[in-house]
Amino acid sequence: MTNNKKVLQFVKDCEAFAQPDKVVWIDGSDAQRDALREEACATGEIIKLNQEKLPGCYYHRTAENDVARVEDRTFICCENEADALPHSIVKWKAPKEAYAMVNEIAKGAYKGRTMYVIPYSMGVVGSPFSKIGIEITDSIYVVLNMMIMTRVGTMCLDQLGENGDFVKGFHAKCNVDPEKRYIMHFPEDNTIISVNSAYGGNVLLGKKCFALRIATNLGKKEGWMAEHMLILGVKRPQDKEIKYVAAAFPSACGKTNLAMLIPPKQYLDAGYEVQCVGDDIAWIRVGEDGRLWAANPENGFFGVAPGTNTKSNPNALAATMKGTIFTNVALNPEDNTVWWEKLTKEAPAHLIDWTGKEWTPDCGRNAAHPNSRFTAPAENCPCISPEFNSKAGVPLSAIIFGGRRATTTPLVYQSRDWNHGTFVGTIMSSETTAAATGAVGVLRHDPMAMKPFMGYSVDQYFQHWIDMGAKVEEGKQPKIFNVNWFRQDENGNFMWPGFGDNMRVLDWILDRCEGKVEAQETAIGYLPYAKDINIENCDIDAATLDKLLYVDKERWANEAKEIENYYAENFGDKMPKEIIANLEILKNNCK
Ligand code: OXD
Ligand code: MN
Repeated sequence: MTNNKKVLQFVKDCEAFAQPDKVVWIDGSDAQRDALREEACATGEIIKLNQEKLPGCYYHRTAENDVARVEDRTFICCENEADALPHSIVKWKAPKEAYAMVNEIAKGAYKGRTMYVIPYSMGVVGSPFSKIGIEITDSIYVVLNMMIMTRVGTMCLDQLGENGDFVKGFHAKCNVDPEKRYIMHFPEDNTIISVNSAYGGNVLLGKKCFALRIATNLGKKEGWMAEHMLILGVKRPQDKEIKYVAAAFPSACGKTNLAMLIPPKQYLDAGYEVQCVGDDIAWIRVGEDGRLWAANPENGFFGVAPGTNTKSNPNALAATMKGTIFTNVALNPEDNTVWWEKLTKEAPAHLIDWTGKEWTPDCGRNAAHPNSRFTAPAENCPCISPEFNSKAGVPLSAIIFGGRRATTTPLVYQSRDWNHGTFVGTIMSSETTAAATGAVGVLRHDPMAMKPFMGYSVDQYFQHWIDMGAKVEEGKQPKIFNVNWFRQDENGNFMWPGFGDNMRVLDWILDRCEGKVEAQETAIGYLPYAKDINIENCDIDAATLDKLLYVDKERWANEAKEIENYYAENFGDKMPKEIIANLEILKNNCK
């Protein structure tokens, strides 16, 4: 399929190392995909769902110990430790040691198995944003998921030509032994190695491993950014053109919901529309016009299933109705379809849960794993942007940061400028979710929602943000905002309705970008006047909105102290001076 010597050598090396019975190149054709589906059904690796209700849809269960990303077993392997650390989640290992470990664990791992060679593109093939990868795997499930999540096949090899470079990925399921599970990144070799897992975030190597961890390195070298951000377009009757926004939230904090938001009725009636460009990752560059342009490198959605329903996200649900792989949700044996918590108000009377056990509503267990997923083609999404396949990407008017914060952080505020906005990204913290192994609901620092995904040291990454801001023409930088949909009252109830009503906040954000609305200057940045957040026909009263927009200086003084400690403990004197200057401003403002 290719004359590219580097590709051929890589495949030969992997074959010699893993010793498969046979090698199959994935050409991207429907015929090959259908044959692989049949084969995986025959071995029980996947189950064919009701093809009338869910055409082209399949079901898969992972091992019970293999249901989420393993941040504490994820490594950046570069020569110089200081290029990877400080990083309190992802760890560092010397490349030599890491390769030796892989040798020990995975040599001969494909014996008796088939080795699949997946040529794929992150981004539209031929776009200046795009990069090619080759993933080697022994899992048909991985092949079928990659065929949804990325652009796969011969055209990627054609794009490489005889000499093109690519990101190398090697995945081996081995025995899915959690003690020997490692997700390793070698940025100096553009190589990813993942062993002993079959969970998407660990094994679909185009996603977190390439499009974030390796790509942050490429971006630093080449002058662009790889971010854990959704991208959406908003069409508003008052604007001449569609405005695009990128937004970073930690895993399982509503990126997919925001990316596919359906505006409240009165906005729809007025002609508002939200278009989804991406729900998880943005690659961002300075365009020829001096603005920042963003593209989504993926071709599908690897979304969290529980909580997705006709109310919370009808667009995501619609996207899962064909050509989708469901992982670790529950099976409904009645009609061979799927179910997960909150899909319907009433649970079906009888299901097979995500572990394969009988399930009834009163059994006291979840039917679907809290991190169960759908892998759905982006083209299925009813609100997919007409620019989804654009080689140029979309120009950004705003960047939004957000996390799950029960207290302190108001509904929305705007930073004073790019560097202050970068500071706002560095101080993000959020309560943990089921997307990674470990305790859920613990407040942790998650700068730019990138803590698990930065491919190099965090302080250098912050510096890269400052440098990128300086590359953008004065006055053309996107405005940077912070939002918090998750503020709670004294009784632990969410104060903001969220979902479609987030349009009301987006509307204010876009008005700020257009210079159409005043704001009040506070200790932390610009906040809306309550009158400028439209709560007509919204399930919230004026007093609650006031509380959501209240900046409690005492709490922020404490927050500033905590941030100062966090910086000191993790970054010491490596922190860029522009960030420290903004911390000093916050401290002074809270006195
Ligand atoms: C994801 C994640 O799967 O962030 O997108 O875990
Ligand atoms: Mn994510």
